Amino acid sequence: MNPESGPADTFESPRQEPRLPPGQVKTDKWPVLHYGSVPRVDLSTWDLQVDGLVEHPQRFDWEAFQQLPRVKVHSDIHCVTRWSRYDNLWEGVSLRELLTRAGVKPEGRFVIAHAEQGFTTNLPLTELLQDDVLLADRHDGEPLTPDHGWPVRLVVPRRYFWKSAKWVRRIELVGRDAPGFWERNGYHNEADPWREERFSDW
Ligand SMILES: Nc1nc2c(c(=O)[nH]1)N[C@H]1C(S)=C(S)[C@@H](COP(=O)(O)O)O[C@H]1N2
Ligand SMILES: [Mo]
Repeated sequence: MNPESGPADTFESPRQEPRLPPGQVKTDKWPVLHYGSVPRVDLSTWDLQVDGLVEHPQRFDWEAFQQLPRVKVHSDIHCVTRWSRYDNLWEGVSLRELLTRAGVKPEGRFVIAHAEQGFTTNLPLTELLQDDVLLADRHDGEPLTPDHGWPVRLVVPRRYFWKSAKWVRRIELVGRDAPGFWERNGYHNEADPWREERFSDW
Protein backbone atom coordinates (compact mmCIF):
# COMPACT_ATOMS: atom_id res chain seq x y z
CA MET A 1 0.00 0.00 0.00
CA ASN A 2 1.26 3.47 -0.82
CA PRO A 3 1.84 5.31 2.48
CA GLU A 4 1.65 8.69 0.75
CA SER A 5 -1.82 8.16 -0.61
CA GLY A 6 -3.39 7.68 2.84
CA PRO A 7 -6.30 5.38 3.56
CA ALA A 8 -8.02 4.06 0.46
CA ASP A 9 -11.35 5.68 -0.51
CA THR A 10 -14.26 3.24 -0.32
CA PHE A 11 -16.94 3.31 -3.01
CA GLU A 12 -20.33 1.67 -2.70
CA SER A 13 -21.42 0.08 -5.93
CA PRO A 14 -24.95 1.47 -6.38
CA ARG A 15 -27.70 -0.95 -5.28
CA GLN A 16 -30.48 -1.62 -7.70
CA GLU A 17 -34.08 -2.57 -6.91
CA PRO A 18 -34.56 -5.42 -6.26
CA ARG A 19 -31.06 -6.17 -4.94
CA LEU A 20 -31.22 -9.69 -6.42
CA PRO A 21 -31.53 -9.45 -10.23
CA PRO A 22 -34.15 -11.57 -12.03
CA GLY A 23 -33.36 -15.27 -12.32
CA GLN A 24 -30.51 -15.17 -9.77
CA VAL A 25 -30.05 -17.20 -6.56
CA LYS A 26 -28.07 -15.82 -3.62
CA THR A 27 -25.12 -17.89 -2.43
CA ASP A 28 -22.65 -17.38 0.38
CA LYS A 29 -19.97 -19.42 -1.36
CA TRP A 30 -17.70 -18.07 -4.05
CA PRO A 31 -17.69 -20.51 -6.99
CA VAL A 32 -14.69 -20.66 -9.32
CA LEU A 33 -15.49 -20.45 -13.02
CA HIS A 34 -13.29 -19.93 -16.06
CA TYR A 35 -12.29 -21.39 -19.38
CA GLY A 36 -8.99 -23.26 -19.42
CA SER A 37 -6.50 -23.58 -16.58
CA VAL A 38 -5.32 -21.28 -13.81
CA PRO A 39 -2.20 -19.56 -15.22
CA ARG A 40 1.09 -19.68 -13.34
CA VAL A 41 2.13 -16.07 -12.90
CA ASP A 42 5.62 -14.90 -11.96
CA LEU A 43 5.53 -11.47 -10.30
CA SER A 44 9.12 -10.76 -11.36
CA THR A 45 8.07 -10.74 -15.02
CA TRP A 46 4.43 -9.65 -14.57
CA ASP A 47 3.38 -6.32 -15.98
CA LEU A 48 0.24 -4.38 -16.72
CA GLN A 49 -0.10 -2.25 -19.82
CA VAL A 50 -2.59 0.45 -20.78
CA ASP A 51 -2.32 1.14 -24.49
CA GLY A 52 -4.12 1.51 -27.81
CA LEU A 53 -5.84 4.87 -28.38
CA VAL A 54 -4.10 6.72 -25.54
CA GLU A 55 -1.71 9.68 -25.46
CA HIS A 56 0.72 8.10 -22.98
CA PRO A 57 0.87 4.30 -23.01
CA GLN A 58 1.47 2.99 -19.50
CA ARG A 59 3.39 -0.01 -18.25
CA PHE A 60 3.60 -1.02 -14.60
CA ASP A 61 5.65 -3.81 -13.12
CA TRP A 62 4.34 -5.32 -9.88
CA GLU A 63 6.18 -2.86 -7.67
CA ALA A 64 4.99 0.15 -9.64
CA PHE A 65 1.42 -1.16 -9.61
CA GLN A 66 1.58 -1.44 -5.81
CA GLN A 67 2.64 2.22 -5.57
CA LEU A 68 -0.48 3.51 -7.34
CA PRO A 69 -3.25 5.18 -5.30
CA ARG A 70 -5.65 2.56 -3.94
CA VAL A 71 -9.44 2.34 -3.69
CA LYS A 72 -11.86 -0.04 -2.00
CA VAL A 73 -15.15 -1.04 -3.58
CA HIS A 74 -18.09 -2.73 -1.87
CA SER A 75 -20.18 -4.66 -4.41
CA ASP A 76 -22.37 -7.65 -5.17
CA ILE A 77 -21.38 -10.29 -7.76
CA HIS A 78 -23.90 -11.57 -10.31
CA CYS A 79 -22.78 -14.53 -12.41
CA VAL A 80 -24.62 -15.50 -15.58
CA THR A 81 -24.74 -19.09 -14.25
CA ARG A 82 -27.33 -17.65 -11.77
CA TRP A 83 -25.44 -17.28 -8.53
CA SER A 84 -25.09 -13.92 -6.80
CA ARG A 85 -22.73 -13.19 -3.92
CA TYR A 86 -23.44 -10.12 -1.81
CA ASP A 87 -21.06 -7.81 0.05
CA ASN A 88 -17.68 -8.28 -1.56
CA LEU A 89 -14.96 -5.86 -0.51
CA TRP A 90 -12.46 -5.33 -3.30
CA GLU A 91 -9.20 -3.42 -3.06
CA GLY A 92 -6.94 -2.28 -5.84
CA VAL A 93 -6.49 0.47 -8.39
CA SER A 94 -9.32 2.42 -9.99
CA LEU A 95 -9.60 2.09 -13.76
CA ARG A 96 -10.29 5.79 -13.91
CA GLU A 97 -6.92 6.46 -12.28
CA LEU A 98 -5.14 4.36 -14.89
CA LEU A 99 -7.09 5.80 -17.82
CA THR A 100 -6.48 9.36 -16.63
CA ARG A 101 -2.74 8.71 -16.51
CA ALA A 102 -2.84 7.22 -19.99
CA GLY A 103 -4.93 10.07 -21.44
CA VAL A 104 -7.58 8.44 -23.62
CA LYS A 105 -7.74 9.92 -27.12
CA PRO A 106 -11.16 11.19 -28.27
CA GLU A 107 -11.44 8.21 -30.66
CA GLY A 108 -10.98 5.73 -27.80
CA ARG A 109 -14.53 4.68 -26.92
CA PHE A 110 -14.29 0.98 -26.01
CA VAL A 111 -11.94 -1.13 -23.98
CA ILE A 112 -10.66 -4.63 -24.51
CA ALA A 113 -9.32 -6.23 -21.33
CA HIS A 114 -6.69 -8.84 -22.19
CA ALA A 115 -5.89 -11.57 -19.71
CA GLU A 116 -3.32 -14.36 -19.55
CA GLN A 117 -3.77 -17.13 -22.13
CA GLY A 118 -5.62 -14.93 -24.65
CA PHE A 119 -8.88 -14.37 -22.75
CA THR A 120 -10.53 -11.04 -23.61
CA THR A 121 -13.66 -9.14 -22.73
CA ASN A 122 -15.06 -5.89 -24.12
CA LEU A 123 -16.68 -2.92 -22.39
CA PRO A 124 -17.62 0.66 -23.22
CA LEU A 125 -15.15 3.23 -21.90
CA THR A 126 -17.99 4.97 -20.01
CA GLU A 127 -18.53 1.84 -17.89
CA LEU A 128 -14.85 1.61 -16.96
CA LEU A 129 -14.88 5.22 -15.76
CA GLN A 130 -17.47 4.44 -13.04
CA ASP A 131 -16.41 4.74 -9.39
CA ASP A 132 -17.00 1.06 -8.66
CA VAL A 133 -14.75 -0.38 -11.41
CA LEU A 134 -11.23 -1.42 -10.44
CA LEU A 135 -8.31 -3.73 -11.02
CA ALA A 136 -8.43 -5.66 -7.76
CA ASP A 137 -5.62 -7.54 -6.07
CA ARG A 138 -7.45 -8.13 -2.76
CA HIS A 139 -10.88 -9.45 -1.80
CA ASP A 140 -12.44 -9.35 1.69
CA GLY A 141 -9.11 -8.32 3.20
CA GLU A 142 -6.97 -11.07 1.65
CA PRO A 143 -4.86 -11.23 -1.51
CA LEU A 144 -6.79 -12.80 -4.39
CA THR A 145 -6.21 -16.52 -4.72
CA PRO A 146 -4.85 -17.81 -8.05
CA ASP A 147 -8.20 -19.38 -9.01
CA HIS A 148 -10.00 -16.04 -8.47
CA GLY A 149 -7.55 -14.08 -10.63
CA TRP A 150 -4.35 -13.42 -8.64
CA PRO A 151 -2.43 -11.25 -9.04
CA VAL A 152 -4.94 -8.81 -10.59
CA ARG A 153 -8.47 -9.07 -11.91
CA LEU A 154 -10.90 -6.58 -13.36
CA VAL A 155 -14.09 -5.98 -11.34
CA VAL A 156 -17.11 -4.48 -13.14
CA PRO A 157 -19.96 -4.85 -10.61
CA ARG A 158 -22.84 -3.65 -12.84
CA ARG A 159 -22.32 -6.37 -15.46
CA TYR A 160 -22.46 -10.15 -15.27
CA PHE A 161 -19.26 -11.45 -13.76
CA TRP A 162 -17.75 -12.83 -16.96
CA LYS A 163 -16.86 -9.20 -17.82
CA SER A 164 -14.69 -9.19 -14.68
CA ALA A 165 -11.65 -10.73 -16.35
CA LYS A 166 -9.23 -12.60 -14.11
CA TRP A 167 -5.41 -12.48 -14.56
CA VAL A 168 -5.53 -9.16 -16.48
CA ARG A 169 -2.36 -7.96 -18.23
CA ARG A 170 -3.48 -5.31 -20.66
CA ILE A 171 -6.15 -2.64 -21.02
CA GLU A 172 -6.47 -1.69 -24.69
CA LEU A 173 -8.40 1.36 -25.87
CA VAL A 174 -10.11 0.91 -29.23
CA GLY A 175 -12.41 2.95 -31.45
CA ARG A 176 -14.97 0.30 -32.28
CA ASP A 177 -16.54 -2.30 -30.08
CA ALA A 178 -15.45 -5.89 -30.74
CA PRO A 179 -16.71 -8.97 -28.91
CA GLY A 180 -14.42 -10.71 -26.43
CA PHE A 181 -14.11 -14.40 -25.64
CA TRP A 182 -17.51 -15.17 -24.07
CA GLU A 183 -19.20 -12.48 -26.16
CA ARG A 184 -18.11 -14.41 -29.30
CA ASN A 185 -19.34 -17.63 -27.73
CA GLY A 186 -23.03 -16.84 -27.32
CA TYR A 187 -23.04 -14.43 -24.39
CA HIS A 188 -24.63 -10.99 -24.56
CA ASN A 189 -22.49 -8.01 -25.50
CA GLU A 190 -23.88 -5.74 -22.75
CA ALA A 191 -24.42 -8.23 -19.86
CA ASP A 192 -26.71 -6.12 -17.63
CA PRO A 193 -28.06 -8.47 -14.92
CA TRP A 194 -31.20 -6.37 -14.26
CA ARG A 195 -32.15 -6.66 -17.92
CA GLU A 196 -31.18 -10.33 -17.92
CA GLU A 197 -28.83 -9.82 -20.84
CA ARG A 198 -27.44 -13.35 -20.60
CA PHE A 199 -27.19 -14.59 -24.18
CA SER A 200 -26.92 -12.89 -27.54
CA ASP A 201 -29.82 -13.02 -29.96
CA TRP A 202 -27.81 -14.17 -32.95
N1 LIG B 1 -9.16 -14.70 -17.68
C1 LIG B 1 -10.41 -15.13 -17.50
N2 LIG B 1 -11.22 -14.39 -16.74
C2 LIG B 1 -12.50 -14.81 -16.53
C3 LIG B 1 -13.00 -15.99 -17.12
C4 LIG B 1 -12.11 -16.74 -17.94
O1 LIG B 1 -12.47 -17.77 -18.52
N3 LIG B 1 -10.81 -16.28 -18.10
N4 LIG B 1 -14.29 -16.36 -16.89
C5 LIG B 1 -15.24 -15.35 -16.43
C6 LIG B 1 -16.44 -15.95 -15.89
S1 LIG B 1 -17.44 -16.73 -17.01
C7 LIG B 1 -16.83 -15.78 -14.59
S2 LIG B 1 -18.36 -16.24 -14.04
C8 LIG B 1 -15.91 -15.19 -13.59
C9 LIG B 1 -15.77 -16.10 -12.40
O2 LIG B 1 -14.90 -15.55 -11.45
P1 LIG B 1 -14.60 -16.37 -10.13
O3 LIG B 1 -14.01 -17.70 -10.53
O4 LIG B 1 -13.67 -15.54 -9.33
O5 LIG B 1 -15.92 -16.57 -9.41
O6 LIG B 1 -14.62 -14.95 -14.12
C10 LIG B 1 -14.64 -14.38 -15.42
N5 LIG B 1 -13.30 -14.02 -15.75
MO1 LIG C 1 -19.49 -17.04 -15.94
